[in-house]
Amino acid sequence: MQHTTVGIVGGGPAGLLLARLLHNAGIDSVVLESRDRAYVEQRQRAGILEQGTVDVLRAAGAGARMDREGLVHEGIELRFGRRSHRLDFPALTGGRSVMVYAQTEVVKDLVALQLAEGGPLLFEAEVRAVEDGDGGRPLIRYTHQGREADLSCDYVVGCDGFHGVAKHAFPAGVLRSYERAYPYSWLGILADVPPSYDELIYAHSPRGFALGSMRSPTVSRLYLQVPNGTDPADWPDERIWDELDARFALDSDWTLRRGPITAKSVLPMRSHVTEPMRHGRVFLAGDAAHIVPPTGAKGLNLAAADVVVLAEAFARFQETGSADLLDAYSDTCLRRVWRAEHFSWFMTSTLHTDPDQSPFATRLQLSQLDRLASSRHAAAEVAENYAGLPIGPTAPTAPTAR
Ligand code: RFL
Ligand code: PHB
Repeated sequence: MQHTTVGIVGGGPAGLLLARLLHNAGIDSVVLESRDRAYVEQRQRAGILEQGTVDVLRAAGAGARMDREGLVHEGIELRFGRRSHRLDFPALTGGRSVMVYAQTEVVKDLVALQLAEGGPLLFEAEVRAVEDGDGGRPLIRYTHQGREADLSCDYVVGCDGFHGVAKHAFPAGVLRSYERAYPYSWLGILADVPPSYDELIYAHSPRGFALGSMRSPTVSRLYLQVPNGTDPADWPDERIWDELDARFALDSDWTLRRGPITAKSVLPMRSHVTEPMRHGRVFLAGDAAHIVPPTGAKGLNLAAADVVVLAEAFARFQETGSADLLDAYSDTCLRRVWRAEHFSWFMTSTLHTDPDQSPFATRLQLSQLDRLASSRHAAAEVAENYAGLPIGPTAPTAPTAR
């Protein structure tokens, strides 16, 4: 039977980055990904990398194209009450910024590196179950291109997203889940038109939330809050542009450039945490353990932070025989996860309009936004969370000794 040190279920950003970090530390791994390569490389998702994620990709040797093509952003714009306010990240955070570089591109870069110089990365390899194998070691049962196979591992890491199977390896009663569903979704579009803005715009409006993002100097990515259950077919292109225009409107002159829409999809929003993130020799990382609504741009960055902590823990165990960082993994990650959960919930609930929102709640939102625009302390709190905290077990987010 095939054997590896770390069996990785899922070849999204978490699984691919973990494989890369382990490879760099001289630890072997196998990545099993249920989809084909083209699907994984084209799945439209995140767009914003925190400074810490950028630093990690560079240090992992996966930053060359990102540094050529990524766009450094030193702030975001908040729009509310037909006014605009900028949060200046370097000024508010002591020099931090973010980078616009799409998840699709991060994934392409990591796949290419893994195939060129890493351990095995199998596409169309669907994991059916993670079970107990011989000597207490976990066993991954999977189907690769129609054939059933087993992989015995010293450790398994479930990087298999929200609907993944790895977490089912935890015995009944071990996992606790915390969840919040939101009464709205996002309609996301890609458009072949240069963005009408230099930095992302997060807009609160009486018609609902809108977000202006980008993929490159020639491709815009925009989102509209829509009711749950919305069918994208009910949103012809002109309706989308008219609605974006209305939600981004300012008292001063401002024009949103329109162009051909090349993709449209509806995304539900949820907050979810599964604890603990480790049981015995099975670990969870990324969306397999936690989901945030996208308003804080945290999902991909949390996935990266988890696997950095885990790779350092495996490296320490290999070098010194000490399992202290492996033992601390779940607590170390959950501290950052819950901070990001709070921030993502805060951004979401401050900027969106509930279907049955009272005028009182709207006035509270506007007061909160006004506070962000007028208090350096309030603005710094958002900027620090958005630009992200340093990553790693030695970073300030690590738990203090108990
Ligand atoms: P993924 O990306 O879901 O990858 C999991 C992988 O596991 C595979 N898989 C299996 N493989 C083998 N056997 C099985 N049984 C398997 N079951 C599943 C899947 O095919 C998949 O390839 O999780 P990962 O790696 O943890 O990465 C998480 C991120 O993808 C996610 O958090 C972000 O995309 C969230 N997110 C954003 N994050 C940010 O940091 N910044 C953003 O600006 C941002 N914007 C977004 C987002 C997510 C969005 N959507 C679609 C939910 C915008 C959107 C619209
Ligand atoms: C994106 O570019 O897809 C994006 C940017 C910021 C967010 C969410 C999504 O908060």
